[in-house]
Amino acid sequence: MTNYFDMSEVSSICPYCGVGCGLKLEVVNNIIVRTIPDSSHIVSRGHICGKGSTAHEPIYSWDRLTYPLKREKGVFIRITWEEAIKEIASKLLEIKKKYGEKAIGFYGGCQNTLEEVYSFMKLARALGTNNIDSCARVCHEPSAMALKEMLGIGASATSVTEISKAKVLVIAGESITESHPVISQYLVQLKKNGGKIVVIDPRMTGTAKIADLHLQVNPGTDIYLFNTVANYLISNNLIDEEFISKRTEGFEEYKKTISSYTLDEAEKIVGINKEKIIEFAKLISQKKVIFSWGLGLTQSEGVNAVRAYINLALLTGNIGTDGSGLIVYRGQANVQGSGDIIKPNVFPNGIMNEENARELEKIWGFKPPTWVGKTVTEALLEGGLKALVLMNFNPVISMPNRNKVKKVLESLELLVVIDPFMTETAKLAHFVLPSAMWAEKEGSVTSLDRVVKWRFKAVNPPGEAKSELEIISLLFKELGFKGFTSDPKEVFLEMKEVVKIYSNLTLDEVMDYSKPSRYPVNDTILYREKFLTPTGKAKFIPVEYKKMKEEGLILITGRTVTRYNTDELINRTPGFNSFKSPLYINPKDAERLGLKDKDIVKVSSKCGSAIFTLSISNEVKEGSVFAYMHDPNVNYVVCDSLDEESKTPKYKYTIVKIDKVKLY
Ligand SMILES: Nc1nc2c(c(=O)[nH]1)N[C@H]1C(S)=C(S)[C@@H](COP(=O)(O)OP(=O)(O)OC[C@H]3O[C@@H](n4cnc5c(=O)[nH]c(N)nc54)[C@H](O)[C@@H]3O)O[C@H]1N2
Ligand SMILES: Nc1nc2c(c(=O)[nH]1)N[C@H]1C(S)=C(S)[C@@H](COP(=O)(O)OP(=O)(O)OC[C@H]3O[C@@H](n4cnc5c(=O)[nH]c(N)nc54)[C@H](O)[C@@H]3O)O[C@H]1N2
Ligand code: SF4
Ligand SMILES: [Mo]
Repeated sequence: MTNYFDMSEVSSICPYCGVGCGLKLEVVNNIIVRTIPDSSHIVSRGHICGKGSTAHEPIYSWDRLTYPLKREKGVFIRITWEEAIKEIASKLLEIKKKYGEKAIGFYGGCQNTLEEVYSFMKLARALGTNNIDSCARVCHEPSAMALKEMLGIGASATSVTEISKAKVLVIAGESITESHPVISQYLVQLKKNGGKIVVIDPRMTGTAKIADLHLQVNPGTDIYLFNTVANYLISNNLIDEEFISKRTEGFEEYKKTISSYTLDEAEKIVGINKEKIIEFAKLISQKKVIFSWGLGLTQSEGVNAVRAYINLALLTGNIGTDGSGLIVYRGQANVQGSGDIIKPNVFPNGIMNEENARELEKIWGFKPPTWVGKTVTEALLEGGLKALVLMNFNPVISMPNRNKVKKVLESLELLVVIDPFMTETAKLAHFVLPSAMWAEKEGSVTSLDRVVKWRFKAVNPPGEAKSELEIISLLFKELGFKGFTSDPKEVFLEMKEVVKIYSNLTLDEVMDYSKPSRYPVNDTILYREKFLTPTGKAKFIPVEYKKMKEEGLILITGRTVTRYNTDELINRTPGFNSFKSPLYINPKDAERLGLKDKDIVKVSSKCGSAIFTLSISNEVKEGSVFAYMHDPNVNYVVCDSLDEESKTPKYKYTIVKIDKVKLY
């Protein structure tokens, strides 16, 4: 009989979004019976959302994978771990011998712990490949790139907890109420303190509804807006000259570039009237302004949109003080950490060069290669690789142009998928390795505002499922490498030694949710005294607005609060069936196209098509339509054009055609 007096409470961090809320898991007889908020956590402060409170449910889904599988003649057969590891290792070595190490790639890992992604990266490099990347590529690599080059660190420059101290919070291309709901508590506090919220989004989102100013921009035009605002601020002497002269460089060139951006043109291009743009400019010309953003910038205009936005924070001197700064709303539980550690063109200890390779050799006992590897988007969209190991990644659903990705995966000689479930991606694998889920293992994760916290193990994994650290360590051994541990605490210590920006962390602080434990310094605010660029100064980077190449009806895709990414976990939460998104359309576009509410329509792009039910809504702007990305059909339509520099897909900008489906 279950004895509830034997209940234990285990601390953990939510497996879903980058807020990184503190959870308490109530465990009876190796079963999590309830998830409640951890009131001691320094950021979530006793709040969780619906996803957090049901986070344990998918762990008990009937279809958890419990033993390794091998695909033979189109069917999966059960094999032992010994067989799986032996066969995978020998196939990897065979492919390496036949095609060279550049034919092998390791991708995924944004809900994995820091220790897991660090080890995954180390395994790839031991095999001699730099084809390693995480799904940070598909969301905020543009943000990490712009932040690093302009300020020094590719992460939020201030913290969520600073929001309540601000006078103005600008939220560009992100909806807190959908994607990071627990941050809402800080928005409420900001409002109570008399602060103002500005939302920049083509849609009337939940967050736009509580905003004091909503700039309903045309999709893909943020750069024009930001440069116009900069021109207005400079022309009207609303800038912080002292900050600019003492703490920044590149102002003169920037000033020249933005001088041609006018309010009149902005009205036409951005689709917002002058008065609203001026109101926005005046609001941000104050002190204590936080500039925050999401995928609306990165998945439409890429790195340049983020640069144009950061320039505004530099112009107004809003970095490095209480209640000011920059916040990037990173997506998955450890995507900040995965992006910090695994990249195809950077080493975990710094830039990719001989010196850093030799330093790694001293610690690792082998020297990593120094050629630039393929990003995950290049690897999965261009093809050319022969063997892929995917961990915690469902690209058949999540990547743009699904049909193309499927073909690339089908062409592989070896596909290994490490996942707790038989996903659409796993179905294409030669080997599927069942992994433990977040509460069945331990390790640390980095939140969107640089807080690193430890997840403690609550229960054992089912059947023969293993933690990724164990799986990676078995492969390491079988491949003949030495010096690898599957003990998360030991990996944490090694990671700290290698990844310099994490070196200030201590396990004691990381394990105590009531204590701050932020990297690279344990402070909510970065850059109080100096920037972490080579010169110690922040850099203005001028960027020009470029009209999107194609024009027409724009399909935007985004999130809803109850669903999560490819929905593998929410689909397995009792009460939630599989998800189908409507296609939202503005009444004027619907009228123009002769469409009615609830019509069944075929939405086509140059990449593919899918069927949706139409929903006429004033919440989308004329000229664009919207679908939730959790619907697996969406990425049949979304095209695979990439931001040139970051290789991030333009999930928020696909030109589509809509045809009514005739029902006979
Ligand atoms: N409930 C829930 N929460 C999540 C997730 C989830 O799946 N479900 N996923 C997590 C992940 S992985 C991520 S990366 C984050 C993402 O969180 P968000 O950044 O909020 O992601 P989206 O909803 O995809 O897009 C944000 C907004 O961009 C707007 N947008 C589109 N085009 C433009 C444009 O050109 N300019 C501007 N300014 N805005 C534009 C869209 O209308 C949308 O409201 O959420 C995380 N949190
Ligand atoms: N159209 C459109 N597409 C998008 C986006 C968009 O806005 N629009 N957003 C993009 C963004 S920002 C992101 S981040 C991606 C997300 O894309 P993915 O990372 O592919 O999606 P997830 O649903 O998060 O899938 C992660 C996988 O991890 C598995 N998993 C869960 N827990 C564990 C674990 O502990 N260990 C292991 N090994 N596996 C685990 C799940 O079963 C699932 O198969 O989607 C992208 N796709
Ligand atoms: S806000 Fe994000 S981290 Fe917090 S409980 Fe909800 S999904 Fe989890
Ligand atoms: Mo993401």
